[in-house]
Amino acid sequence: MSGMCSAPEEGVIVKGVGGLYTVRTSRGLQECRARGIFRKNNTPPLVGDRVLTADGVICGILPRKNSLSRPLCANIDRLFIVISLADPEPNTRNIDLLAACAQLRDIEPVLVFNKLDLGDVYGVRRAYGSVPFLQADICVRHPDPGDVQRLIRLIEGRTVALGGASGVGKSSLVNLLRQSDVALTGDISRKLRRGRNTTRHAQLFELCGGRIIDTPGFSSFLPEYFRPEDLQALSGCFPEFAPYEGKCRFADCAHIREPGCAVRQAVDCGAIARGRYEGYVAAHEYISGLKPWKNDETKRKNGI
Ligand SMILES: Nc1nc2c(ncn2[C@@H]2O[C@H](COP(=O)(O)OP(=O)(O)OP(=O)(O)O)[C@@H](O)[C@H]2O)c(=O)[nH]1
Ligand SMILES: [Mg+2]
Ligand SMILES: [Zn+2]
Repeated sequence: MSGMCSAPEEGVIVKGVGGLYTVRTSRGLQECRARGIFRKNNTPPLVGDRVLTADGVICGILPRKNSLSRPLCANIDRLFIVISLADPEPNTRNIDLLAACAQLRDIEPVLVFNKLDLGDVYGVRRAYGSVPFLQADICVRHPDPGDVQRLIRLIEGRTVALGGASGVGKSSLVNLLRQSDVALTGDISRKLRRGRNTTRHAQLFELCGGRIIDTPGFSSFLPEYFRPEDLQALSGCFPEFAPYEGKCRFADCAHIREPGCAVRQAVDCGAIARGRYEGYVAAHEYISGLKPWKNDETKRKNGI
């Protein structure tokens, strides 16, 4: 992989804009271009990639642990799905799809509820109370020291990507944890109560012996963030289904419309939240509708 590199140095990509990459090596930050072969093979380097550089050129990408399409980054241990209790209004469907996508790539999702000062007006925190994911509270505006400590412990020694809608406070959270204004933040549009897509590019920051990747918010979730082969593992991404797996009438039950489905019975009696089940069905529909060629096209575009 390093065939074209003379005396290469190893580093981590902290930022990539318009073909120009910032790589952190033991000698500090370096601006690099990538070898043309990555573009030719449609495998561009991603933020979080461990790379080999020489003379201002990225000449090799070391094997990836994983990569995500949204947010677009590589080598992630945990995804903090940042959710604001209000402003913008939380979108539970996107939360469920994002959490599923992360788990499919061996990334542990953590639900991080921000803007506690606004109150749980949409009931999103309550709705996820019994969902067996790691969860954390934060109010970036008036931070509770205990909440900050807990978040820091969830990051320590890991690479954590921040995902979620525009305006939920991802960059504000980076600034709070780094205790300096390293990431640009923007206010919420008063009329639309939505974020303004302030962060335009993923950026990796060092933090507590770990790394945190700030990413641009996104509002729509595309089927292409999944892969056709994800179908088999999907129900495992809804850990509250686990007690019912294997109890359906058919051994290969997909929990969609098969008779005698134990998961759907659990939904009907309120043991599984209906919204979460609907998130599962939506993900299932997305993945079953994916055509392999279409997904290849997305991989090409995203360089995965
Ligand atoms: N009320 C309240 N506002 C907050 C809190 N945390 C962040 N904000 C505000 O939310 C707005 C958006 O914050 P950003 O950090 O720019 O949001 P973002 O998720 O990075 O948004 P994008 O970069 O567009 O994806 C800013 O005006 C912040 O001051 C909080 O705990 N409470
Ligand atoms: Mg931001
Ligand atoms: Zn079933």
